[in-house]
Amino acid sequence: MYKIEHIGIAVKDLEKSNLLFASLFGEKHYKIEDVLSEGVKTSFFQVGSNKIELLEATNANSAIAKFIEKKGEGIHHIAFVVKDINFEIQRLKKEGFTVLNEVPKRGADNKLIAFLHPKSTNGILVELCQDL
Ligand code: CMX
Repeated sequence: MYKIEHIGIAVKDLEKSNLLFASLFGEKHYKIEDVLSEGVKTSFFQVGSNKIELLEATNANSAIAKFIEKKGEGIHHIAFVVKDINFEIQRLKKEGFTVLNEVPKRGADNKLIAFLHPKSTNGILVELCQDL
């Protein structure tokens, strides 16, 4: 892992939050993407060299719907860039982390992704991201 790829923020209403974060950052989102497999609609903001992803649930079973129901809106995950996601998955498993995706899956913004369970990372949902 060598840098943060993005920070994911769970929101109830993407349209409203896009306006809120555009006024916070002074710049609007550069992309909206539906990730059907994850049950989310996302938008992306570039803030200097950093990326922020807003996530709205598109169905009741989505991880974002469950998160908001339990914790409310807020930071949902931190994603880190990895060069070789399969290598990292095996390395982190050996280190004792709970890897949620033994086989990486396709995520938003042209990435291969895998998650670590927050119970194994001091309460932070960690996402590994490799460019496709
Ligand atoms: N950050 C921190 N803790 C979280 C969390 C999060 N994002 N989501 C759930 N938790 C906590 C819950 O509060 C709960 O804690 P307590 O037991 O202390 O109450 C615990 O994790 C529940 O764990 P669980 O019963 O195993 O499972 P859940 O059904 O709540 O699912 C998780 C949690 C992380 C396994 C699931 O959300 C998941 O698989 N996430 C990965 C996929 C994902 O998040 N996709 C959406 C984003 C996609 C994208 O970025 O494009």
